[in-house]
Amino acid sequence: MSPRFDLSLYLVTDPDMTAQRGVVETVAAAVAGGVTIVQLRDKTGSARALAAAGRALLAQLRPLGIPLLVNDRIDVAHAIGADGVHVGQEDLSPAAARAILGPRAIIGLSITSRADLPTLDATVDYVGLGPLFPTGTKADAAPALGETEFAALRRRILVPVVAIGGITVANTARTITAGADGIAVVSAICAAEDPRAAAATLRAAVAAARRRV
Ligand code: TZP
Ligand code: MG
Repeated sequence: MSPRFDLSLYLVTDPDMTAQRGVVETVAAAVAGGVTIVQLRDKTGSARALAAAGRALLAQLRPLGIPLLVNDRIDVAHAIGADGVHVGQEDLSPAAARAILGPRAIIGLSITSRADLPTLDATVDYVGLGPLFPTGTKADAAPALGETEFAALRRRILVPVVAIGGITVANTARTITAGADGIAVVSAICAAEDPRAAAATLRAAVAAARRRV
């Protein structure tokens, strides 16, 4: 059986960075470039606007077999029939997400430090571990883990891990070497002049790094 999802190149959307081009167009370009999974993230918009954006993205992504996850909002994920949800340490628990969304949903959990490890339970399908490097994208981000701590934490996590925070084409190889199964990016794609080309370059960097580890 093929895996339900591929973390190789995980796009997290940002409403400000995609405002000019539009989130649907940005995601279309990114997917054409090689993004393998998409998370719709908007901390400020209304639930209704998030649902509308999510429906538009689902219409685009489902025929391609690319999963769409919703950040934080389990209710919105459920309402639009998204493929899953990504929750952080202050959201409802992964178990609550599983109870609401059912056994087929993809449930991701953010881990930012050792202290978060006990929140990892059997309902979690993958972990977003970071920030790995400093990032200007998330104002309230936890301190960057750095590669040594990232690698140590990664070894204690038994599900697939996608690294997040400050990842660019320049540090993708180091990220995969530190144990990440894939890379999650916001600005490297959403703020790129050419999101398709940016995604293609990142995807190639992941593939090249995997050949070396
Ligand atoms: N969670 C941890 S760091 C981060 C999120 C959402 C932002 C990552 O953004 P960028 O632009 O890829 O550094
Ligand atoms: Mg959250």
